[in-house]
Amino acid sequence: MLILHTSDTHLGYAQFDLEEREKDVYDAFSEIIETAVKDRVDAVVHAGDIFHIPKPAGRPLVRLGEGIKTLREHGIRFYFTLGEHDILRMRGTPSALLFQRLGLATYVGDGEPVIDGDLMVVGFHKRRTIEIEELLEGFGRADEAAKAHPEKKRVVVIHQGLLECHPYGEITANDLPRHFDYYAMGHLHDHAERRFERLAGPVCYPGSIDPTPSEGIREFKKGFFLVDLSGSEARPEWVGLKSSRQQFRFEVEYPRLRQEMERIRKEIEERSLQKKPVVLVRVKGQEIDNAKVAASISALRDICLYPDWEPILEGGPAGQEVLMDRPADIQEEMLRLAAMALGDDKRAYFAVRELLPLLERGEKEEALDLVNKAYESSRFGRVAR
Ligand SMILES: [Mn+2]
Repeated sequence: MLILHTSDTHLGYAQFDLEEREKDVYDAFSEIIETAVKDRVDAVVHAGDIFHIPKPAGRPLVRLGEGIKTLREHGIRFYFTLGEHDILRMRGTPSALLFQRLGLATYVGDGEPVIDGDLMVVGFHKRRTIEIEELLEGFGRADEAAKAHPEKKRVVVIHQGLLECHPYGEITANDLPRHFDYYAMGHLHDHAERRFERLAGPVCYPGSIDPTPSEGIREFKKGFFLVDLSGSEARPEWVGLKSSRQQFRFEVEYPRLRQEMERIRKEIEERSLQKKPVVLVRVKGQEIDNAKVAASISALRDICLYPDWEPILEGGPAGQEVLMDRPADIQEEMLRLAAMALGDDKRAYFAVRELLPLLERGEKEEALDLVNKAYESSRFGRVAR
């Protein structure tokens, strides 16, 4: 039995609001669907963040529908859970459930095991930190079901961050149900594959399929997992996507701007890429003439889809910088600045990602509850009295 595991497709996202970048995401998604058909997988498992926003436009909806249709025409089931991008701050039915209602795909995010032949799939949609207890209860029930079916290939689909893989994780490997052959994870945008002694199978994050707002401009490799479940142990293989539009970062010395730009041009041309890349040039130096740099950068437009630049200021204290343009992701920028001010990633995450959204919505009671819980559980250490 072979399954394909993908997550964080963020269909509908368009980096820099460019149509080309929106299309890149669909190209990556199509490549995944084509691979599932070509490799004759038995099922595709999507671990959440299917769409970039909870109310996707027509195009991302149609793209998902086309992918599911192609899979169905080849007898491949599509199992999915939902991430925070699919459900956050939303009332009513998440859009992706349309395909479940039409009987074209199988939603597994409610913790109810689904058995189809030799395969058992159970999943959980994204929970916030204050909802973790409910999630852990669900894990307990899923584990009982898995234990009762040792003859099946058991896959659990979870959209949460694992602390062992990411500093902002909400759960640990100790929280996970033990008796699954494969842990199809979503939420982290970098790919990861981990094994834990107490768990029956590997824990895998395929990562996002294209860079998303929080990832900025940098070199990357995106992909998905093909998981062979035929043997006694699951064998996951992470497969890189070929259709990705590349992104590069260059550092240049301002006094040598002209030569450096020639070097960058040559380096890009030598790569003979199938898609014009996205490029960030970081300019080091003093008294930088913005207009002069901007002109040099836009001269790259014939070979780059999106050339951008930022200055690296010398001399100032570490982390102090001036942004010339709006950061690609203002949320991520706030997190970074908060971490710098507080000197602590976890506190920054708590403030910006957990507390601030509640306060923005005016949910004072919930915010207070969150602070109290953090205090009572000594989440950030005990306060000396
Ligand atoms: Mn995501």
